[in-house]
Amino acid sequence: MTELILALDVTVKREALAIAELCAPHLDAIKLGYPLVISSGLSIARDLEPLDLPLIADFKVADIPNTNRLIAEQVFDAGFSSIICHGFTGADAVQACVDVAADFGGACFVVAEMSHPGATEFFHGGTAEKIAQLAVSCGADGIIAPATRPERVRDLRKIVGKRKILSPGVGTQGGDAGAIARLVDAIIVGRAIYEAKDPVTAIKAFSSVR
Ligand code: O7M
Repeated sequence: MTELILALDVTVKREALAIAELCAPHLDAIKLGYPLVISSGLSIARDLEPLDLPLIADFKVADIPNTNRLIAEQVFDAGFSSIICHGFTGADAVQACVDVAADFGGACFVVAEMSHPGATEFFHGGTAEKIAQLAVSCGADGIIAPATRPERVRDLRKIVGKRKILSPGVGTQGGDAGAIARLVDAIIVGRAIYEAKDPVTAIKAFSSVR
């Protein structure tokens, strides 16, 4: 079954923890990024530890290899199990994240193509394919590819083979969960769950199609 990852972009710590606790039994992982970590600190990972779910650090790391390494070490030290980096920075920068992830027994995912409309400006024309290839050659665990463009996910699947594809853009951004779930290893859902009147009912609706 396709996994379900909650994008916990909730900037009030107490609310984020409450939603995470409510949703945890129905999730496969939680993705945290700048919105929550900037408001609450990296220690939010320790606060979420009792839920016993993999925590994915979505910092879309995009710096020189040494800085990427320093960021990744902080992330895994803080208790995250995966890190997400950008791929346009090149193989050495991605490799730094992949290597630190491996040192910690964690995983590294590379953004191949983004889900918003503007993503086509730079990711199309062969770039996403190159990044997906780079993710494979660096030994990354998988890529991020857009639920809003299933046809692109199909193309990128041909490149990454059995490596994981995690796909955001379901629900609020217009991606169809049922259509994308057949193509990817995990869907990433944020607002359609954490802004729902009843997040668990919302999750169950997603679960029924994956
Ligand atoms: O379901 P949403 O739209 O509320 O949230 C989607 C989450 O996925 C949110 O955390 C975004 O930052 C993230 N995301 C995208 O929406 N599009 C992308 O192309 C990439 C990501 C992402 O998770 O990258 C790792």
